[in-house]
Amino acid sequence: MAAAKLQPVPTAGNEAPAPERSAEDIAGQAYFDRIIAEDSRIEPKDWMPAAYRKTLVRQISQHAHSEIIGMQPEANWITRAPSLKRKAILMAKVQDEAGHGLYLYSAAETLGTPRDVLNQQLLDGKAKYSSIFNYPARSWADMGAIGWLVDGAAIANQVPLCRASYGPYGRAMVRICKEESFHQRQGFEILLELSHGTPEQKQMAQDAVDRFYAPALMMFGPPDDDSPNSKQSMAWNIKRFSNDELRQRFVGMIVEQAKVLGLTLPDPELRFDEETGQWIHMELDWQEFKDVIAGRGPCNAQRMARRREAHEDGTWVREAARAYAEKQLKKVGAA
Ligand code: FAQ
Repeated sequence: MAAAKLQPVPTAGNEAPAPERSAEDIAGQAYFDRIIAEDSRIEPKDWMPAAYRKTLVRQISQHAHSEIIGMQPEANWITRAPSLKRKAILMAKVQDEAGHGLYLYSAAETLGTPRDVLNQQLLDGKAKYSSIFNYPARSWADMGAIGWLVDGAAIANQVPLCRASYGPYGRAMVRICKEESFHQRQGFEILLELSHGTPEQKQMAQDAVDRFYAPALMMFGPPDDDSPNSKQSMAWNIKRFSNDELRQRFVGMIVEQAKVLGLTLPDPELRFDEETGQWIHMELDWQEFKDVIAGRGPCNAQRMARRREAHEDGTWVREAARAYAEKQLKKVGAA
């Protein structure tokens, strides 16, 4: 049944009248507002504002793309890992990242955008993925620094997302965070072993931390006063903390862990300010961040070329899956 149309809301002066809203939309908005105010969950078939849907598709697909592109720096090291055990662990981690990408694409699909559309946006260079994966992984110690700092930052950012107001996203994040915790520990353990090894190994670990520290802090996104999406995403209970709040938490976490590792964080300004209860850290190079997300980072071209190549290589798999699905459909039709 078509929803009854309500009269447009009258406006003062020369303003254009507000667009008509159907009774269904008005009731839907009231339901949505109540669910958000109660801190409950919105599910795929619930009414939701178009802008909420769009924000979720943007954030979830960017996150999914990050997981998929994020496989590359570590996959490069599988054959060069120093032992069979290290290879097996790294291989499992890279496979986990693929799984995270798939849960997240599935969560995004529940919002009505098919996976192949999202994937095409990535291939066309129209969709963002995390800045961090545009930095090179130069040594085995980088596997430690990525696990400790990059997965560590991912956990700090993503644990609050387990409470995101959109049900499928929050539920996907629960499993992802469990796996990220394992990833972070394996990175920490690689660095711990190197930092207690030969002086050269310790230097290799320090060098990796020196290169990944600032890019890991940038993973949380621009400073709050330059973050156009945060305010609305927090009002909708998608994001629970601002970019700077999460960056603060992360710094507090790694300061103590660096002491256990016997490594130094490359930040001469790093200190805890008792008065404000805030960590003071060095000014991050936000121009570099902007360049990286605009496609001008050290590895953007290489990462995208590899992704497109992998997509091409997978053509026969997609064709075979399609042919199989068609065959199954015919069988069902014939039965
Ligand atoms: N990189 O207004 P805001 C992982 C963009 S962890 C690139 O603050 P928002 C695990 C942002 O999209 C990494 N772009 O935006 C792993 C927006 O652009 P748009 C992935 C960034 O959304 C470990 C613009 O800047 N994690 O993969 C970045 O409120 C090891 C303005 O920014 C997630 O995606 C950035 N770092 O907050 C895998 C977590 N920061 O779209 C393999 C979920 C910002 O308006 C190996 N996402 N931008 O054109 C989030 O929590 C949020 O989306 C933020 C950004 C915090 C990333």
